[in-house]
Amino acid sequence: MPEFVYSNVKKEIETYGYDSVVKSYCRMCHGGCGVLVYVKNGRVAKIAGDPDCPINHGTLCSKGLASAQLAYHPDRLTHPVRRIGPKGSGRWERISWDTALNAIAERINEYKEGFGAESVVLGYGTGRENEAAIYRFANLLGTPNVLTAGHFCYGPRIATSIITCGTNPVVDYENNPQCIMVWGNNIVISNPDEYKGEPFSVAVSRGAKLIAVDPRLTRIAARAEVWLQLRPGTDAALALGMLHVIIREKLYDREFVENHVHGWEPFGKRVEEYPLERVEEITWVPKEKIEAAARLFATAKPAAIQWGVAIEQQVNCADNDRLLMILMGITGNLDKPGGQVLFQTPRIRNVGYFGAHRMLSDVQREKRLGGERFRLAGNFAIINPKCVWDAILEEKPYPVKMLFFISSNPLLTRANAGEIYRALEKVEFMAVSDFFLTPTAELADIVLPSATWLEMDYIGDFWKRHGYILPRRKIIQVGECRSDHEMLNDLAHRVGQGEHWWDNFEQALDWILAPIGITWQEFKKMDHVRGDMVKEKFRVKGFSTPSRKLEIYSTVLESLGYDPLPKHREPPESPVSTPELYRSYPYILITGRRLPGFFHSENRQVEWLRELHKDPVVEIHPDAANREGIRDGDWVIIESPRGKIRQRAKLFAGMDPRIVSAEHGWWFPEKKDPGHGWNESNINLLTSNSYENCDPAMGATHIRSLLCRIYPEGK
Ligand SMILES: Nc1nc2c(c(=O)[nH]1)N[C@H]1C(S)=C(S)[C@@H](COP(=O)(O)OP(=O)(O)OC[C@H]3O[C@@H](n4cnc5c(=O)[nH]c(N)nc54)[C@H](O)[C@@H]3O)O[C@H]1N2
Ligand SMILES: Nc1nc2c(c(=O)[nH]1)N[C@H]1C(S)=C(S)[C@@H](COP(=O)(O)OP(=O)(O)OC[C@H]3O[C@@H](n4cnc5c(=O)[nH]c(N)nc54)[C@H](O)[C@@H]3O)O[C@H]1N2
Ligand code: SF4
Ligand SMILES: [Mo]
Repeated sequence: MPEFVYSNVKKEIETYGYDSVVKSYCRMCHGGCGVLVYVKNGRVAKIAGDPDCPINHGTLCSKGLASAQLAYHPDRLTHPVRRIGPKGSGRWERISWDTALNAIAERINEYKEGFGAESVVLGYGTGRENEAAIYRFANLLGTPNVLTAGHFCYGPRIATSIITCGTNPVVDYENNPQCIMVWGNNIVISNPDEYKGEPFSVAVSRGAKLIAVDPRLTRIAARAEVWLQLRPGTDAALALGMLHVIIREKLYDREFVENHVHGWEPFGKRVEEYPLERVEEITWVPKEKIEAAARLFATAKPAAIQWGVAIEQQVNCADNDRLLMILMGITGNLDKPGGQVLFQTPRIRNVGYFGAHRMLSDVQREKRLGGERFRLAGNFAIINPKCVWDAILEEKPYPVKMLFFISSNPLLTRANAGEIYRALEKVEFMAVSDFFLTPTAELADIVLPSATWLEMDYIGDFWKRHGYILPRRKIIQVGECRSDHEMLNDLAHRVGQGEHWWDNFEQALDWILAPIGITWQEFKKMDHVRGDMVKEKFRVKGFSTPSRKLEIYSTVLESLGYDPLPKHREPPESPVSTPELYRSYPYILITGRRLPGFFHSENRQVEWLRELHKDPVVEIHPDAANREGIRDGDWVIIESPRGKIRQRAKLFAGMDPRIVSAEHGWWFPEKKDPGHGWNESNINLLTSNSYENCDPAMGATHIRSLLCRIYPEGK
């Protein structure tokens, strides 16, 4: 029985006969919500929100509540398996952990010797708090190639904040922002990255004024003072238009600009290239609305920007992020309580130490795939996925022989799924660690059963940007499942990295915590540890950039050979850039809006969550549906120049009739053939991953606006 029992619920334990109630932290998404896990007869019987947790105050989302259904799912992989038929045959045999890890280690050593460590690519998807261990393993191995979603999600926010103002500024909901501008983010559904919808909703209820920048009428847009309903992919032009108003009307913080901004004059000239008439034409947003939003944001104090991933999955990714930081900065809201703040993480050892990028030699770093093409990404150890598929398919600039995906389902979640399928089919050896045999795992040689958050001890650090670290406590054991941390610790010993790892993973937890003077056993008994918010640090130390100022003119981008000033780039496929194509593909397609119960391609097999949302859904405006002969609920075909798939139409008047919006991540675990219908409704069969379709600095793939046609199935 776990040692840590939450004493406030002792009575409930006695009344209902629970073994214990354990406090922990959910991680069905990026994580962070405090939970009370009720255990009966050694099994999780119920999960509830922890009212004392300062992150979620007792609230939970549907995914958190359904965690036990995932953990105990009958399809769950509970022991390692090895494929015994051809790829995709679905024929597997059970093997022991020793056999599995020895086989993986043998291949790693063989490829490292024969083709160089760079021929082994490790991969993960979005953050699961296993990143540090994966990077540590890769760096010690000598491969610069860790494939993540970082090129088009969150990585750009970190990279561009570091080069612009030194670190990532987060919204300070605790100190009453007076205005919140929600930009390409649906926080009340997605609880993304280091945010939760609850503190946002509380701030709005307390009177914060809202500006929503979204092509679709979300709940947030519906509550907003001003809704800027822009054409997808034109965020940079819109931000430049707002900056135009703020500079013209002198609504900026003069003292801040004079003392803490680098590049004001050239930036002003760039902004002059975006008069509101031009911006209106590019963005479809009436100029009066742009003015209203700019004035509201610049005059409400303090004000904050809640930004999302939609602006990163664009060719304008890095500039979009930088423009929002410029908006925060010149209005005097950067490093301000109630605006955008910079917390100090408790001084535990982090990726820098634990992942030890220093352990990768310069020679190997130079070999990072795509490092020369996408130089900002390369500097932050981020690679563009196409570079990996090319290295497998064309063996250029060198062959990639092995893939090891630890928590990712790239066949569903990266652009141009057709090409990914060919690459996964061709790669000589592939290992996967996952909860299920996903369509990606079905193409692997060995699949390892990973532990869910209920099955591991770990220091949750996804809330570190709000200053928190959180003890996640192991509550149950399912089959032979092991956490990725333990698995990598074990594998590391088998590939000659033993001296840099630990005898068991608890020693690693102690090592991470050592600088703050506590052990895991002590931390395990605590609620959390929080670092301080340092207010207006820049006044003393300046910003941590080369000029010590907020770099609205980026010296780093300039030194990497890019335009140091932000600008609008037209989406690669659009009514403006490809008018010919637009004639035959007459709709702008948005992909990937978040759904409450699913997490990308996850949870389609979890009963409560699938009940909430049975089929893949594409939103279409009633006028457009009428024109195409589509009725609400019809199965329809969505087609781009790269392929076609089917989803169910939902008529939705909350967007421009020229736009349709489709869901991503769809496969059908209930289909028992090994493909599990991965190519039926997978929107990434339609997205493009060509290099021209990517942000030139960050390598972000432009998947948020492409062209498509849509028509009833069977027509
Ligand atoms: N078209 C389109 N595509 C998109 C997006 C979009 O908006 N539109 N969004 C993109 C974004 S922002 C992101 S971040 C990516 C996400 O890309 P991925 O991270 O690849 O997406 P998931 O479907 O969550 O895949 C994670 C897999 O890991 C497993 N898993 C979950 N937790 C763990 C764990 O702790 N350990 C192990 N070993 N396995 C685990 C799950 O079962 C699942 O199969 O998708 C991107 N794809
Ligand atoms: N339940 C659930 N939660 C999740 C995830 C999940 O899959 N499911 N994924 C997680 C991950 S990895 C991420 S990155 C986050 C993302 O979380 P969010 O940033 O909230 O992402 P989305 O809901 O995809 O997009 C937000 C909004 O962007 C709008 N949008 C689309 N195109 C554009 C555009 O060109 N410009 C602007 N300004 N807006 C646009 C969409 O209409 C949508 O309302 O969510 C995380 N949380
Ligand atoms: S928002 Fe994330 S951490 Fe919170 S309950 Fe939902 S899945 Fe768990
Ligand atoms: Mo993401």
